[in-house]
Amino acid sequence: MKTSRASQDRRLPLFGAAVLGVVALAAALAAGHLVAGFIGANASPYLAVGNGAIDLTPVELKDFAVRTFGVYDKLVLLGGMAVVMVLAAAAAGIASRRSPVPGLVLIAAFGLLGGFAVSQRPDLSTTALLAPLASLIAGVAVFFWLHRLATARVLAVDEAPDGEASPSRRSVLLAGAGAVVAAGAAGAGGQLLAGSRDAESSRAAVGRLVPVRPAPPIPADADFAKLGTPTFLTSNRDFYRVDTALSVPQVRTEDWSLRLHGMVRNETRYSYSDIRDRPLIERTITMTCVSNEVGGTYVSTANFIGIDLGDLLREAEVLPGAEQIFSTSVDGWTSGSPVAAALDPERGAMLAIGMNGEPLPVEHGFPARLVIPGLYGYVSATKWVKDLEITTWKARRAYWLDRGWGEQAPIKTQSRIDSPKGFETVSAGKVRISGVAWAQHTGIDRVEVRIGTGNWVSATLSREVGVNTWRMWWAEFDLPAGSHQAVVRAVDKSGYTQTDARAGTVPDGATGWHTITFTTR
Ligand SMILES: Nc1nc2c(c(=O)[nH]1)N[C@H]1C(S)=C(S)[C@@H](COP(=O)(O)O)O[C@H]1N2
Ligand SMILES: [Mo]
Repeated sequence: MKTSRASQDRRLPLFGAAVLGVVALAAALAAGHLVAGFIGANASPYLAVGNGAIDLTPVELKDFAVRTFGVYDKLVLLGGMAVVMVLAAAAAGIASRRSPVPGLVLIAAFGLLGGFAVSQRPDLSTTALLAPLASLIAGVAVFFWLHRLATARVLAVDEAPDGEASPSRRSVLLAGAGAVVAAGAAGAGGQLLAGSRDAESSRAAVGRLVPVRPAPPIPADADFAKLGTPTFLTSNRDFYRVDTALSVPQVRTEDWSLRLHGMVRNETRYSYSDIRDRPLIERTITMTCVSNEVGGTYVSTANFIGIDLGDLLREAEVLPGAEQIFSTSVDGWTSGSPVAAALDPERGAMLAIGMNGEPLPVEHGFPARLVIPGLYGYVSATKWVKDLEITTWKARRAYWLDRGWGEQAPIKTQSRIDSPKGFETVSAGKVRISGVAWAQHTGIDRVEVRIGTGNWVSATLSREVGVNTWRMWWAEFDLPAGSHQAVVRAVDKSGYTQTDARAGTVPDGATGWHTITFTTR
């Protein structure tokens, strides 16, 4: 009976074949990750494909991802990629029940995709191709080897039930398990290696940063946190984070330098100690992301420590005709800021190395970043910055410009209601509504609140810290039980009243009045 079956059916069992594909995928990814541990996390083919996907994603989708998943957008992407890859590997395994060729073709295709993604990374040299190469070799080898073992086993069962000299079921399972364990060890090893090269120890060695010109202390009445507004300063942990980096760039101070070149008389390269050993200043600045929706949370305030960016440019002697500071981060992301904004002493642009007393957190740009008050982050706040080229707008186009975003992006005057929360239920009677407003570089003059279509009421403002920082507000209303709508708008010191015209975040920031619905009982 068995002999006749064998003549038609020498196929691997369905489930076993699927598992085989997935095990080979795991081996491939792990081998790539291990080799990437020696080179740099972004060489890992998996991350490189993810990074490539981020760069290729159309702007609407990216905007949607940031809106929907917030800081988890990258986890969602990596998770989605994992699901797709596991399914494809299982399918390739199943397609290879008779011959290993379909599986080998798919693994080779994955390997080439990984290699292509790595080769496109601006922050990696050609040695980085060793990582996808390791993936390719490990994937092909493990698949081929396990497939041969398993096929031999199937043939043995079919042709010679006693199966002498052919692998037992146990040994096939053991080989598969061995491959999984080796993959796990390789993956973990890669993670450890990458970790041992990471920037955290370098950051710890920097120690506390003490500015010679500290920012004025924040007065106690600068926020209404007790009424539900944010605290005036955002802790480093709570500071919003937006960037395209799947794995946070790890730069040690000793490996870092900043090149300043282009349309300047004196091209210069600064080491970390060149910057750190200068008299450090501290400025309190509220940063905002252009992807912040009306009512959104991509706005935070910190005491940034560093040096005046204008001072650096003046030392370099900017040549006439220069318009743009084209900045590049170690991971190849680029940004274009107006030279004029950096030179304007009123604005207070910085090359920052510290945040709230500490060296910059790694995810906020350690060792150094730009911070230019009054401009959205994508045109002013390059993290892990390594290169400043002084140039024109025509000569260089920054990362987001070819993805639908504007060249000039001053932060728009905005306000947000923080309490009550949307759809919250509060006691009827005296209801305090509170929140925050910002108009960096201009300053908030007034905040007005109304219930439904009622009269605008001027809110009480917190003590002003500076025009570059947000301002908290509250207003009280006497409300009967029921459902209510609260609306807020800010008036800035230029006399401009925040428009109610709704605009999306693309191309240069959202507009509209933040409106919430809540219930009193
Ligand atoms: N290298 C690098 N710098 C970057 C970005 C990035 O993607 N890569 N994103 C910018 C954007 S869009 C914003 S809003 C700010 C956010 O800075 P934060 O993450 O420290 O809040 O960083 C800017 N600097
Ligand atoms: Mo941003």
